[in-house]
Amino acid sequence: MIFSSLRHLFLLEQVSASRLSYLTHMASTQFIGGRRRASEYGLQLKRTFSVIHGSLDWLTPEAREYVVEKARLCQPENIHVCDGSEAENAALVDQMVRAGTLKKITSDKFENCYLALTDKRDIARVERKTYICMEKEKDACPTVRFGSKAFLGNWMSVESMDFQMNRLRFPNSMAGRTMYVIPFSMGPVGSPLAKYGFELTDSPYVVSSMRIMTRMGKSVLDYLQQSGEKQFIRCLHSVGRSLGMLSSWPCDPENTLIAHFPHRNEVCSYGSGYGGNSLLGKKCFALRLASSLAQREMWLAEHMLILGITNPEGKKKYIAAAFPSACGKTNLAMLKPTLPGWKVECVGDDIAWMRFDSEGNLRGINPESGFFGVVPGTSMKTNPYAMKAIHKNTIFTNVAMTKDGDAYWEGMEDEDLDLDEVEVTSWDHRRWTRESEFTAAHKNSRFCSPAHQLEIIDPAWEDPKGVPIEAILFGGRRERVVPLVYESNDWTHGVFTGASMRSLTTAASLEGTVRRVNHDPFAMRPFLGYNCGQYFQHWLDMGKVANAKLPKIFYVNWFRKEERSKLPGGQDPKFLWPGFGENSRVLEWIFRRTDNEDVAISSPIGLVPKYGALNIEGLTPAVDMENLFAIRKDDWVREVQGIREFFEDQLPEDLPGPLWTELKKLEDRVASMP
Ligand code: O2Y
Ligand code: MN
Repeated sequence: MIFSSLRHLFLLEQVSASRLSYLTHMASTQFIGGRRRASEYGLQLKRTFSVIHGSLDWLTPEAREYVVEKARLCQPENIHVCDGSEAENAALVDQMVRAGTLKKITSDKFENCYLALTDKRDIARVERKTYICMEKEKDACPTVRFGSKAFLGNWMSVESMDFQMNRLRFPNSMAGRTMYVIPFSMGPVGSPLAKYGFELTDSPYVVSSMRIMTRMGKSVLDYLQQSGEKQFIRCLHSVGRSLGMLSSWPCDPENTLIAHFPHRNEVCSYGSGYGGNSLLGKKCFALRLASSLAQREMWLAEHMLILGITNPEGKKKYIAAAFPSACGKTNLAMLKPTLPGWKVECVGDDIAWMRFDSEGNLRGINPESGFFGVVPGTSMKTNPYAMKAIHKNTIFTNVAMTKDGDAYWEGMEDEDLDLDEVEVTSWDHRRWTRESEFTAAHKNSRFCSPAHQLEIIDPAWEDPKGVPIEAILFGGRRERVVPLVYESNDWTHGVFTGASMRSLTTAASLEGTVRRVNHDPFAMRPFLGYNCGQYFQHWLDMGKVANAKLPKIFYVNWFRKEERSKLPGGQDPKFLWPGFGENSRVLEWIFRRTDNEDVAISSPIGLVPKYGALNIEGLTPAVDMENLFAIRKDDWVREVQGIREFFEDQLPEDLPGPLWTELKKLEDRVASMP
């Protein structure tokens, strides 16, 4: 028995290793349905591929060559070139409903909404299987102190990864399936800030989701043909050869691998159909590859929301803000201010691409056109605008469903839903009640909704020039130490605050749930496309762009809690700040600072609001401002030690000199505190 299975494995390996040379000797292939045969393009292919939708003639010669090369590798049953039309999407949705991949949410509270339930092993993006592939390890990751575990990115050599992908994973990976060719634009088509890509995928769920998250289809193809634009990002995706546990959600979790080749403008993702692993325009292209492009082309690709804020006098400003994943970026981007007369509008909730224009203004776009937000906790209280937007034309993934065809998730606070009456089936197909020890919706369940449906989408969100950014916010989840808001002393100090960002994370471990304050520079730790030290240097260099009007940089923390030591025994500390709509009070102070109003005072860590300058009028219950803004010497001695340890451990050779200097300056200021 053992002998025969080993022999079987051996044979498989032989086949994989010889596949490429085998393929190159195959006879030429015809494309049926496209107007020309592939052999007319001079390409040698294994066999006949039918083009069942669209045409290869729609593609530029470079894009066509890419499609044919990958079709030869993945051996799909046929090829579908996406046009992005309503009719095309309706047919795909229909097909997915028939295959059980999507279920229609039939309740009349939802219009044209669907639910996808994934394989249990395919529920989030997988950092440990995500690599940056460059010639030298040093190009991708900083050198760490001897004996330390590298924390800032995974590297694999280009050759090893090519072998993994082209020999072991992708050959034949699309057999029996359609290869969809998705032409897409990150950013408004034709914008000087936009970039283009082709995602080749065997997942119709990815096609429908990319249609929401990006500008996709014929408009992009026409633009590429007409403009002569040659650059495009190559994105290859397959859910993999293994069927997984559900035939409605094929995947290959054991072999999942996601690779980025910044110098080839290429992403390859195998084995997962989920979110960030499969919608390759998002984290893979718009952050990892784009951050590397941005370094080479002198712009910024950041894990940031962009919001527009208008004061009661009608003056408007735009703010970009970086927070680690799961720190409420979507809620801030769609904030409903409690301050009378103030208005917030949303440009984007996750990614910002920014470049200084000829007048020196930092112009930003949201490269996406949809929201892929976390569902649990989304309610009329936490995010009323999102709540409305996600009730139509939305693909939900891994929420629960009631017997009446309603979607359900923890924290939705739906008074119309009587949970004692209605039968709920959890995302993983179990009968769920309020007493269940598991959650109804997966904690990383998502909505995928078109941005234009948001009531407060900014009127300029598709402006090809982008919007002028006047302030940049960094922040994280910190229960102690960090005050509600402070402003950096200058650009270099601001870059230092971004580099030293830390946030509380909660993760399951063998011992139970561990809560740890983790370093997450610029909220980019999982999304860096090149060496983090060089990334910091790039931010410093951006501060030297000729005639740049540098935005002010702030640090915010909505999550500070009461000091446990000051509470009666056993009492759980509460948040000191109400958050959500009340965060508009902090934005008001930031707004005034961008007008250089004299409402700030120096502190050892940066500029903080002068006494009385933060508008807390009408806040009930009253806020404990003293503890909310306390900057305690012992806390900050430890904080600065933590930053030094991080820099010395993870970036001993790569941290730019000016950031060592900023660290020393902060250490000195803290040391001289009374
Ligand atoms: O788990 C996933 O695949 C989604 S991750 C994600 C999605 C939308 C916005 N941000 C994130 C993130 O991890 O930062
Ligand atoms: Mn994100």
